[in-house]
Amino acid sequence: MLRFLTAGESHGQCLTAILEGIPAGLKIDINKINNKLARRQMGYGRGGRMTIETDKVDILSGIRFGETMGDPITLQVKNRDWGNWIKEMSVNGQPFGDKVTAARPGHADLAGVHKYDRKDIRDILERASARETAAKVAMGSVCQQFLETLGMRVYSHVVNIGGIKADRNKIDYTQIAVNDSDLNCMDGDAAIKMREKIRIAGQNGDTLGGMFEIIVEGAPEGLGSHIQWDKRLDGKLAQAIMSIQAIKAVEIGAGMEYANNPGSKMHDELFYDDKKQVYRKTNHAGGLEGGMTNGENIIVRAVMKPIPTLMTPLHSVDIESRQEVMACKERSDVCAVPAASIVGAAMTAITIADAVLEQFGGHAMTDIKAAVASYKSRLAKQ
Ligand code: EPS
Repeated sequence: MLRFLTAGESHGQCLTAILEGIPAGLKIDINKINNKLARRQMGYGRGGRMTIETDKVDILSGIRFGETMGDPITLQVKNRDWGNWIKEMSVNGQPFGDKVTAARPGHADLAGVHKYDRKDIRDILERASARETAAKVAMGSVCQQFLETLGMRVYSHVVNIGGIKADRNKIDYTQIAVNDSDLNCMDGDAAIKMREKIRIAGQNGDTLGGMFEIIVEGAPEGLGSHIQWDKRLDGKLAQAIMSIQAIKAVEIGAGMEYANNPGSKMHDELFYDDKKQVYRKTNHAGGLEGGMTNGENIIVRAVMKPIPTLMTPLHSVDIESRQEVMACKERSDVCAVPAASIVGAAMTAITIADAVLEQFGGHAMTDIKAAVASYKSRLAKQ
């Protein structure tokens, strides 16, 4: 139902996203998009690039007088750094600047130059860069605003950086959506240790990964479907999150823990109460059973690998000379897990918005709101 594309290189003029399928009549607050873009830039351990950029969205189509019209929405985020790269990134000019030839282990560099038959790794790294996630976050914010109108909320927080884990008992889940900690971590004590770990990694020319958790509140029961592999919402979420740069693992609800415990410990038992009707006391399933939402909060966790650009580089091979060399050193981040957590929420919002549109159809917000209300009233009678 929703279609989207992004375009743009890390040091090109801008990043562009086209999002099609958002219904007409949705009020869009540009400040909310810009706030998300600013949060994506935050986080202790971010590199020098973030001091150059102040990401702001320009809306080039699809919105008139603050409201969607049902047209494709074009969102653009300018790269301020482009001013420093005009010759290197010129559309028509002659090749300029040093070629990048020492591939970074863990990056798209080597497979990219081989597949696309390029002699300069820059032709690959510019698009593989996580800079592109600014476009994802801008689209995600539009989808978050769509979901909020229907009573749903999507938010995320960091639960692990470099092995320092947030203590779940110290997390006030009611505050996650409004937290403004720079690491997006809800356990203040863990955040202090995380910062120290990032500082030491940076000093050693190393990088750190981690894990973040995304929560969707208020999703109605029955989004997605069990009837076909490509209709299962858990599968769609996994693909959306896995497609974010540097993500290596995704789990839903208790995820990997299902491997360690018997069914009697893991399945969320059903209870009945006149007021709540059928309810559960646990949510190991992370809000998804049989590829469908079950009315509980959707919980997705993802692991981001440590960024492959190391200031103390790893062993590699030069693609031109075929000599063993140390990998190239592009300016980069020591840790971008807080940024990835914002991107994760954005991709989740896009995926859930798509599932809502598939379920309730409609091209006008009025029709969708009416369809949601009618569906909820049918469920309440069952
Ligand atoms: C990023 C911008 C990039 C990196 C990072 C993410 O800026 P630059 O390459 O100019 O330093 O900080 O990119 C990567 C981690 C990567 O692997 O390419 C951003 O805006 O998020």
